[in-house]
Amino acid sequence: MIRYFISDLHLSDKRPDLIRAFVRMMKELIARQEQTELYILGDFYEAWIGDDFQADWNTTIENALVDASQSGISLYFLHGNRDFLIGDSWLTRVGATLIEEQTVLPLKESNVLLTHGDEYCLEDVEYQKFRQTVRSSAWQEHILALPLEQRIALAAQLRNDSKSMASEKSISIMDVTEVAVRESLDKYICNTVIHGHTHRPNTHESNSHLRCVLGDWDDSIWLASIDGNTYTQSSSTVEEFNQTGLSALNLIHKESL
Ligand code: OKV
Ligand code: MN
Repeated sequence: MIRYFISDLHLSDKRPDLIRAFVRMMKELIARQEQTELYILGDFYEAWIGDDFQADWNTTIENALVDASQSGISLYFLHGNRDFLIGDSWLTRVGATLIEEQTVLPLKESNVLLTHGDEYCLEDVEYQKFRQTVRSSAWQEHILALPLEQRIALAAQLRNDSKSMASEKSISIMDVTEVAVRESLDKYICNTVIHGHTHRPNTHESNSHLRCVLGDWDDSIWLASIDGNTYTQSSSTVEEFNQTGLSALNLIHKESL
């Protein structure tokens, strides 16, 4: 059995090249005919405004997921800070299972914590306040009751606010606070965490824990996996991937868990 991990694809109508890459990746994972689990660790979409949203570009994406789930790939999804409005009807449509914000994956030798990662960025106090609001069910119910057009406009407005705020923030406050990572690893009795969000793909090894950061899909695409107790992360440019597929991926990190 092999487990794959992706996050921060930020799929939208603005990036048909990334949509092509994702569809191709699903096709090739299906063709491999291995027992497969795929974990989407948030920010699959650039901004998800509700399961009632429909567009041709998204139907292409959902069909790729449906093909995967119907071919026997188990799909798991957890919310990121951009697609927190993904709900039961999307999950049912594509055949995915929602997993908790912080989910423990028990391996033979160790436990691995899965999460999006934005909850660790404590230095950005303003962001944590915003996060608390948009993740509250009261706010979400209020937003989902608005007409689709209003939600589209609101998402665009928030996006602009964020761009002007981000330009004023230092690079380091937008990374994780190591103490917060350690606390959650202790809480869930794990020594490894896999997360996305920060767009700083890497594996960080400190005293007793390993922090595997997934890459965001932009100029390059990223795919991590756990096979037995071996974690790997690979990447390729979007262009090369769309020409040659999975064999275009280059190994970036390899770790024993
Ligand atoms: C990040 C912050 C924007 C602070 C909105 C549905 C809805 C997604 C969204 C769009 C904006 C988050 C996801 C962003 C941080 C801001 C503004 C303030 C203080 C909707 C789905 F509800 F409008 F329909 N958004 N983004 N802020 O650009 O990442 O940190 S964001
Ligand atoms: Mn994110």
